[in-house]
Amino acid sequence: MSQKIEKISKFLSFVLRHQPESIGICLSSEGWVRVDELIEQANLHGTSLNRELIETVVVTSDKKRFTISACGQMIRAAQGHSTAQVEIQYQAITPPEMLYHGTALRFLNSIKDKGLLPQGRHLVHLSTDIATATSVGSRHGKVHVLKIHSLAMHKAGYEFYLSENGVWLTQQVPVEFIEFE
Ligand code: HQG
Repeated sequence: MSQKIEKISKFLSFVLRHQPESIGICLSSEGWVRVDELIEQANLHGTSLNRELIETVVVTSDKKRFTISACGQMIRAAQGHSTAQVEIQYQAITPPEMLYHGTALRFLNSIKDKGLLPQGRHLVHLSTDIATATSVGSRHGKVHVLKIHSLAMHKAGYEFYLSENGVWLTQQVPVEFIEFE
């Protein structure tokens, strides 16, 4: 990915997940905003944006972070939100037996104490494979991958959701469902 595209991708993550108000846009509760409004407001606030750049980011995003609506007029981030404007009504589904969460070694004591919490985001993010969890956790420091007994959690009444880009989500993971070693 070119540096310019990566910069735009980070900008879109910032405004579509965390701070839409920073460029004066308002997201629907499902996270959508009109593409033309996003472009207009981005340009007004100092980020040069156009439809072609957005489409390049959407298509080249390694994690398929952004979704353009079927009619082509709206865009949203698939997951990862922290803004109070958004509360996506994900459909609860049955998870696989095991999911993975990559974290930093320095968080382990706190996780052993409180379980996995969403921290700044709305939901805890889980991966289907160890490789993805490893790369997610490495963003925070020396990585440690936790095994999550997701099916057992589901059977105990916890809900799981799958975002349109394949990230598993849940409200929290109590410590008894986490395998640390
Ligand atoms: C940790 C990326 C202490 C948690 C990825 C994580 C992902 C605790 C950090 C998405 C804790 C939060 C999300 C507790 C959890 N005590 N630390 N009780 N419970 N933590 O970035 O899952 O590239 O908000 O382990 O691919 O790392 O942005 O969450 O280390 O899908 O598209 O608190 O972000 O996607 O960090 O990553 P984050 P995450 P993008």
